[in-house]
Amino acid sequence: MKKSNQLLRHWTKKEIGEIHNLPFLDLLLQAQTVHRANHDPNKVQLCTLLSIKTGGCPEDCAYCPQSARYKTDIDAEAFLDPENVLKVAQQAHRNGSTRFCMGAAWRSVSEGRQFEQILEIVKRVAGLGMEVCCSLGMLTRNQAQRLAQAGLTAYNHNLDTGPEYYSKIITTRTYADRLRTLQHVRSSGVTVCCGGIIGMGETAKNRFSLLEVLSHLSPHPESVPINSLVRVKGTPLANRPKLDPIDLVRMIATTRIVLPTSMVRLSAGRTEMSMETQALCFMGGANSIFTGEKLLTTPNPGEKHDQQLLKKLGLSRLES
Ligand code: SAM
Ligand code: DTB
Ligand code: SF4
Repeated sequence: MKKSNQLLRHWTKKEIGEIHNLPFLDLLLQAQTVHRANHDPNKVQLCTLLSIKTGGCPEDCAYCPQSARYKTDIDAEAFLDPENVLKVAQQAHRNGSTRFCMGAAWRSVSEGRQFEQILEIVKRVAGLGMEVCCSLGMLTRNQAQRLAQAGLTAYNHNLDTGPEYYSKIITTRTYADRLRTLQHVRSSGVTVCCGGIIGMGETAKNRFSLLEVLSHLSPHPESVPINSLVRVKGTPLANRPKLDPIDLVRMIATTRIVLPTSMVRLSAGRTEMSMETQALCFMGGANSIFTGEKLLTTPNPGEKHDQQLLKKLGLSRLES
């Protein structure tokens, strides 16, 4: 079903803005048409997230409950034991997830025992027949290659927002640093998972810039998480106003049109979304969600809710 993404377009910010600002119903129709041409329209991929190293992160990402710089309710936890990680992956597989994503609150991956253990975990999760994704911070070229050899499917490294707004959110690493890691991932043969967060006080234009940069990655990222800010007490963004659901749907639909073959993942923030909002996101071309009670550290709707959601909408799980 999925088409090759070799000939995909590099869009300008202006073109992206024109799509985004179409009358809402025209936008949804266009997004749904693009979606149907490239994906099975009634299938949604279920992914499970696990935090393998929580909290105590030296970075200053203003949205993040795991930064050591903010006083949040998250306590730093030790690196998870590989046997326990495997158990969680097996359970996720039994619950219908076809992708298992592991996150670590690190600035970058350091060499040593923990990296060796990650390679081992990647091998074993891939052995279950699941797609395996990691989000561990910055990577060197050599680390990306070793993850590729271990069987990693995808590496998640978000640009988070447009380049103009980025320094309002993170000062401890640059946009160029992020792009460098993405290059290392791409050249290793591991697929790229890269998206952002909306609702952080950025303008619509900042969102168009993010999509412009994503569309200039060549080929396009295979996976694009669109996170809605989870406003966590103690972080600098805790008091941001709630994101307007229509703005979220516009962002999802624009992402679908600009990046037609990518998986568009309706990621963080679903506990604050009605089923109707999520339905509109699927209509706009989102075709993946994270399931389970927890994202990395914050709550997520859970299996029961998601089963009901899919049932109501007549959607089924994407099998691997
Ligand atoms: N430390 C690694 C890094 O930053 O690359 C990996 C884990 S980090 C938690 C992965 C992504 O989660 C971030 O890039 C950000 O996009 C997303 N994220 C973190 N906190 C969030 C929040 N409060 N709301 C929405 N998305 C969030
Ligand atoms: C992504 O873009 N979203 C996921 C995944 N990549 C690693 C993480 C969302 C984290 C939300 C905040 C938390 O639970 O700590
Ligand atoms: Fe650390 Fe990642 Fe959170 Fe930034 S987003 S503070 S790098 S865990």
